[in-house]
Amino acid sequence: MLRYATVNPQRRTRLIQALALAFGAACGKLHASPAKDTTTPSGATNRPPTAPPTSAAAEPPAALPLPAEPAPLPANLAWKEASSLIVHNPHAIETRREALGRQQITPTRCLFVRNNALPPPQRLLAQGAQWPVAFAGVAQPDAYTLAELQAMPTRTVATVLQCAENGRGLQKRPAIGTPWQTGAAGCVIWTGVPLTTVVHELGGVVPGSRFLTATGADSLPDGMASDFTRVERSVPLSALEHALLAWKLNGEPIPEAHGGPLRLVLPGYAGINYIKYVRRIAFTRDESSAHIQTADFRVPLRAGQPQLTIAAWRLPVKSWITTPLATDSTITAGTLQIQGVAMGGSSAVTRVEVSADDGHTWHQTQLTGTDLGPFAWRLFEISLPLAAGPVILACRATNAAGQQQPELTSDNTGYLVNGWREHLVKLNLAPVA
Ligand SMILES: Nc1nc2c(c(=O)[nH]1)N[C@H]1C(S)=C(S)[C@@H](COP(=O)(O)O)O[C@H]1N2
Ligand SMILES: [Mo]
Repeated sequence: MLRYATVNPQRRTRLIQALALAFGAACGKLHASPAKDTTTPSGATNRPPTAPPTSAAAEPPAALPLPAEPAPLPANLAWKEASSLIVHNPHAIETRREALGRQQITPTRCLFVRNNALPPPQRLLAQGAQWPVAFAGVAQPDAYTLAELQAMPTRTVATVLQCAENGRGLQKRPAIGTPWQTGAAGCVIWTGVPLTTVVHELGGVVPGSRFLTATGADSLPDGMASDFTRVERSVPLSALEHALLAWKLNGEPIPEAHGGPLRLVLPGYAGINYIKYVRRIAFTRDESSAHIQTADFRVPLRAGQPQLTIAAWRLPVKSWITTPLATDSTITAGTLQIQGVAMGGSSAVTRVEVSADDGHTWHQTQLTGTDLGPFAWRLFEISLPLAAGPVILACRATNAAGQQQPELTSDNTGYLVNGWREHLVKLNLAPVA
């Protein structure tokens, strides 16, 4: 595989496009080779400064047990790779921890699925290239068909798609809802038209707009297209800069399960904001009044003030170990190769450290894989000599904005969980025979 120190934008795009075509292997194959780290301009997550760090002696959280026998995939997802997935329910399916990190780009058949409502009815999906998307809050409101968008200059980007709820099941007192571990996330490649291109054609955003609001064509119970059921999210207008209206995922048309035929992609933002089967884009003065914006998917604006909340927007800096795991068969003492995935959130990940003594001392790891831009994840690895007996492995990422993974997530809302202690790997190394 290619190695780079620095990558110019055209070269990066060509590389990402080439990667999008390289998906022959199952989730477990294709290892990325080491490449030198590079950095890219920064951004910041919207989670507030966290509460004071907990003492190093804080007890590791008890993760919720996973189902012993994997539930079968629902019929519409029979094409997915069942052995790499955990089916919580037909609308919440995550990738197994060991299946992420074996390669930098997550193959679509291993990618998690999360639905808050049912996909659009067949009569809409059958519109295919005639799928319309309406634009409001622009100088000349209009609608475009997918075919018309596809005739515009395209862009290809790699981003982490991560559910705002990922890691919830690892919290000490998990919030109500799907107990996601690490696998409501993947690093994938999107192709589409930059939203700025369309907005420019429509005469620009109307003055006074503060939000980009997108609505999905989800099937809603009859006559219930109300605030309570509508899947509609608003993000700050600044998200327009990198937004994409995408029709390809990993080089193929986006499957219906992942929001085909057309999906909003918001690099650096949590998955909930990546509206699938997008039907309407509006530039608005206010945030959407949909329940999914006003009541769900929100985090405290300030630590210690749970009533004052802000929508789960930008992803925080985060990493987790993917090998070795406690589920691995007996591991013997000696030099252990530790690997994982790391993402900066809305700026590039620049550093990942690993601890083998419950966070007392940290060792810098090597970032491997390729620089696919600030919104993609990197793989990391390090070899550490470890003695027989119990060992607690942790990893901690830092991004280009200087933000570092906290020891614990500052609240228990079950959103944007990124504490290193929540992602520990506890092993008991066997003595060398
Ligand atoms: N229209 C629509 N878009 C949606 C959702 C939805 O239910 N309907 N779910 C959101 C959530 S919560 C997440 S995490 C991602 C999941 O994307 P995936 O199913 O392609 O993995 O889609 C987001 N976009
Ligand atoms: Mo989500």
